[in-house]
Amino acid sequence: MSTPPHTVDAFVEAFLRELNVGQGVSLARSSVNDQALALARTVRHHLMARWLEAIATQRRSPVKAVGYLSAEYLLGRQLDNALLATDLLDVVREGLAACGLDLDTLRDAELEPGLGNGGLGRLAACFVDSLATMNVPCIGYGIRYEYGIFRQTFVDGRQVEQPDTWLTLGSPWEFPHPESAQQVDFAGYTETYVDDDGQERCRWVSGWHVVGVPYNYMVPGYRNGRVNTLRLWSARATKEFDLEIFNSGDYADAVRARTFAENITKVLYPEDSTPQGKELRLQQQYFFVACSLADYMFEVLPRDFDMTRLHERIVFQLNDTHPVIAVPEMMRLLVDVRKLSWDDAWAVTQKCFAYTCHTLLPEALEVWPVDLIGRLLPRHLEIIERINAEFLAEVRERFPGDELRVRRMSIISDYPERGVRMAHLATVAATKVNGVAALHSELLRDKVLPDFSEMWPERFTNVTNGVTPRRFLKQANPRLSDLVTEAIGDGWITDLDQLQGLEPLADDAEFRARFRAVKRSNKERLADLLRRRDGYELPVDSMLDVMVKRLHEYKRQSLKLLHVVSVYEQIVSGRVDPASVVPRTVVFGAKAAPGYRMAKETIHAINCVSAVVNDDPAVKGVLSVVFPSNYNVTLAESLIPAADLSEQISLAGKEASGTGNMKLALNGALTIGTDDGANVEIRELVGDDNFFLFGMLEPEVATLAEHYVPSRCYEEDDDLKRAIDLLSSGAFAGGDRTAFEPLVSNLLYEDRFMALADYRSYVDAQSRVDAAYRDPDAWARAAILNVARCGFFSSDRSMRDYIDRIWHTEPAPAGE
Ligand code: 26R
Repeated sequence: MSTPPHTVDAFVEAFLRELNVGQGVSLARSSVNDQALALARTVRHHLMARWLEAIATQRRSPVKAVGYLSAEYLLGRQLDNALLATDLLDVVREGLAACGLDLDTLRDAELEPGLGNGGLGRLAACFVDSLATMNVPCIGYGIRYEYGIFRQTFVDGRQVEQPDTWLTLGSPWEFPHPESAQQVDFAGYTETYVDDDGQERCRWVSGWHVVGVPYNYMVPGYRNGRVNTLRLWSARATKEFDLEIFNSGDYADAVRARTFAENITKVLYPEDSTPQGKELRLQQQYFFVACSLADYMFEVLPRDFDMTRLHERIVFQLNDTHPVIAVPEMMRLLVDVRKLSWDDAWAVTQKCFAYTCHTLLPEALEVWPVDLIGRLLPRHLEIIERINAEFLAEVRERFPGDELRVRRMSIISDYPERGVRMAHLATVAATKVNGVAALHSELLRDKVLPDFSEMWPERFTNVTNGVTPRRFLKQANPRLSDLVTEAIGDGWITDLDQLQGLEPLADDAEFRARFRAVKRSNKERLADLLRRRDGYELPVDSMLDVMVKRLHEYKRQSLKLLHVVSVYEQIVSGRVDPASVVPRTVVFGAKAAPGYRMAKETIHAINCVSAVVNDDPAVKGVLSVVFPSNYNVTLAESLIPAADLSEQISLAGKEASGTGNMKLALNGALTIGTDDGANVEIRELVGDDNFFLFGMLEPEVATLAEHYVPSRCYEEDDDLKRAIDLLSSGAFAGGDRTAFEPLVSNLLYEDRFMALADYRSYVDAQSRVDAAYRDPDAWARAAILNVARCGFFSSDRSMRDYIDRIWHTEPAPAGE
């Protein structure tokens, strides 16, 4: 198979063929959706030959690959990414124009695959992009949710969730492979038996099973001819499943049973902070992991592969604890199916996994009830118990008599109920355990898993997160990309450190002027979008102050809101002359987990404040608040390039890394931020003068936590008191004094994440922001230095670090 030529004529011919033959319509009668699907198929054709080549080489060659195991991939739209990778943008634009069609319209017809909640899922998408671009063999394994992250709408300012029906208009970027389906067993019991060789062995007699059908996605490298694979699994009922039940005569029951099986991959769980211990979630986790291991071990590798050498061919990276059930699954495959001895199997398993932790919140650490695992995966529970027994024997040997330590470290906890601590299981099984930013890795080592790091110090490492410069600079910000390329060439696209070459240009007045013109035109582009999309009038002359991320108390959207209310209050009370205020537009983008009460109350409060502020002539042209609904990757790509100020204001010690912080800085926004997550490294690199630091440091937080009384902050700070009183007054809720009662009470009497304690420091930092913004040229200089110094935050660098410190894999040419 060959790659079609890059000419306008060839494109038009292929496109019309796809439209006529693939979609079955003429150009004249085709809908926008027909055109978009035909376009996608035409473009993907350009990647096909390379893809098949990469798959064939991977099967043939004995090169070690990365198996990235992630329950989430937040991919974003595929068309632009494919156009960029194949360098087809101009040809396609021109070809479509020749057909009387507009590329932007077709682009907007694509629904993004939102198969993730936030940072963790988007990180996985950046990582597979970087590995393809770096020519590293990788298979991404995950779940093809029929419904991704919900579509957020606002009704009377409150979040209402709608199902994300991303598949209904057709899915031109995926390739189903029913012939490569895997069977996945659940429930039943285990029994021992004597094998042909006289050995006593264990087998699992399952209660029911489903099959997993893989859907392949192309992961194209940037103009390097490589295409890696992302393999997402979808659950189906099996034929046998049908026969058994249909024979029982109850047709309706049989159909219900099918639905039951197919429910496994129906919907992405929208919680990203507290696991609910839901059975279906464990089913999802085991389902995709079982499919993926069997696929790699028995399909990708030759049938007769010597499994004691498995680690020479694959390393599975565990993206948080969600796929950790892979550890006992691999043991089961090696011991029960391939009949290796326990010790041989454990030796290999321990070399095949590495674990990344993405959180510090204790409530986000997964613990599965022992009863549940025992019922759903009886054999896995036995295996976990044996791993634990041998591990605890090792602990007792190292630390004789220290039974408290043994309890702390045990994979199985006894209290409040018997549960399997997935982070402990992962740590025991992994070659390496890493956090996602320098500070986070330190806290992970010293606070979350101190006993483990004492026992195995060399197992712990850090890899600071990164973002792909292809999507988040080149594609999202074409104007800045062109300016940068004109100045330093285009090597930065695959070697982001080259942005350092911009450093001298920060002192070049003409470059600064052009940089400012780019920002301005990005704001205009955003204003157009928000006018069409949400009916907002975005003032393009004001500072664009952006806070976009999942809604969570630890991220402190409420602190940002208190700042907005303070500014508003100072103007309407007449204490501040509006003419003296630096005009600002505050943008929020955030989804709340549907069951997270306080997060939803915060969304409601932001919307209410927005409505009043935007409608008040007293602050017109000075302050506005916009909160477009349904923040997602696509919206991020328009918002980030337009931002002046990046809000990264989590309580120190709570945000593992953050990646939005990197995307914004890379696009020339200055950060106002706490000393948390990757903010620490951003500030180190861009310099204190180009970063607005505020708030307590992590050790101060830890100390204050012992005696924190939030209402005292309220009593002691007049501005804070006025802001909270105004919120409580009903002024933002048509006179309803109870509207924000839960939110206000929570802040005054609980404030787990100490928003009130950091309020003063925050508003003072915002005054420094205003002062800096008053000098647009100096601001531009600082913004350019942010761009120039953020090369470190490329996910290519993150991948380099994983390769050097954890995987020890090497790039390998995909083709001959
Ligand atoms: C409900 C449950 C088990 C669950 C908890 C947490 C499900 C999903 C999550 C998401 C977490 C792990 C997450 O997204 N963490 C984020 O990972 C990003 C990438 O490393 C970091 O940048 C970010 O700081 C962190 O919050």
